[in-house]
Amino acid sequence: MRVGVTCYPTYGGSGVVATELGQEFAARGHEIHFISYAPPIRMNLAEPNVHFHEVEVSTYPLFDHPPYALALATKMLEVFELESLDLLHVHYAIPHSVSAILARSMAAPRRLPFITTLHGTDITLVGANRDFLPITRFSIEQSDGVTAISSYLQERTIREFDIRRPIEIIPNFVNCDIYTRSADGALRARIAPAGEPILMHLSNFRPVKRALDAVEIFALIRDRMPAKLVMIGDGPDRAAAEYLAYKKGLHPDVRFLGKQDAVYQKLASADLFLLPSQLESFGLAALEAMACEVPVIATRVGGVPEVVEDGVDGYLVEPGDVAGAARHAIEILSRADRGREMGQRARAHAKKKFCSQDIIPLYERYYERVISGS
Ligand code: GMT
Repeated sequence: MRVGVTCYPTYGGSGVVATELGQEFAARGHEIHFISYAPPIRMNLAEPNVHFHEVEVSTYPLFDHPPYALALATKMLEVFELESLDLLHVHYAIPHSVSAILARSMAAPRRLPFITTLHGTDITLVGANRDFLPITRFSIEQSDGVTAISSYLQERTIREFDIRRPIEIIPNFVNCDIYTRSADGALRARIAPAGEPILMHLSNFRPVKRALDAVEIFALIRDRMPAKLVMIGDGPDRAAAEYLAYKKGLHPDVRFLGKQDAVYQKLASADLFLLPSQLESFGLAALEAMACEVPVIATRVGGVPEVVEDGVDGYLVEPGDVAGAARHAIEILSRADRGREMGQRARAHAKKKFCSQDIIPLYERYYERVISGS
């Protein structure tokens, strides 16, 4: 198949899923054409079937806001014509699926079907905003195929947007051969030279992630035992989280690494992963940690209970319950064998339900269905 893929190329779960999916398809012999304003993070252009087409938006004094959605639609059409695309797959509804509708109309009478994958905030925050609700709803209804990354997101989309068409659930996935427990010993020695347990948080530090709660949880743990906290990623709340760690006198034990490639190497050094989000439609970072045999303490929100089984792979608490999260963390960390056991169960769970080798064929079959129009 020859597939055009559009996503936000920045640091966020939807771009990661789009990129990994494209690359998994390319490895299976399909031709993948990423169409976006910058190469997506984690994209490997060395892969022969992976191509990148940059969307450039011309500026003009009249434009206070450069019309990206229109430039994207034009580029989609151009790539369709030059590369004979069979399908477009857009990740995140706004504005990508609106651009795809335009590209499809411009391509007619030739057929350019497109699939929209809903990731979360495109429905729960951006799409639910009255400014965008009607156009988000329209773009979902008009897509040739729609997938959601959890049943939570599927149900919420149907309910809140009054959607009358089917939405397929295809969960997020992880490459279980790459995300393993092959921990980088050098990293562990550098971060925890006295063998202290390592906690990790990985996100884009947007307010919805409650990254400051990770620091609050860690403070309660540090009151009871030696430990280290590694914060990976960057975004609006990073400075506040760093300041909180400093104010609490924790800075010698907390490392902010910023945006990182090859996060599997870092995750594999962790003893516990913290995801204290206000909302997650899936919680990809938790799945990545689980595949690396890291137990997870997360919040019981959105699609997270579909990924993290409470009491098995880790524990779920209510958003803001930093005391509850710290209590569970101390319980796990104060007995190394308990943490290791939970971590192994977490990987077994990830392998059973979310390995790319099992999820990619679901997308492959869905692509075939949409292309054939059945
Ligand atoms: O969470 C974010 O801010 C990023 C966002 C995105 O679209 O990039 O993440 C969403 O998609 C991820 C990949 O499918 C999911 O794992 C996240 O749970 C989801 N975030 C939210 O629902 C808040």
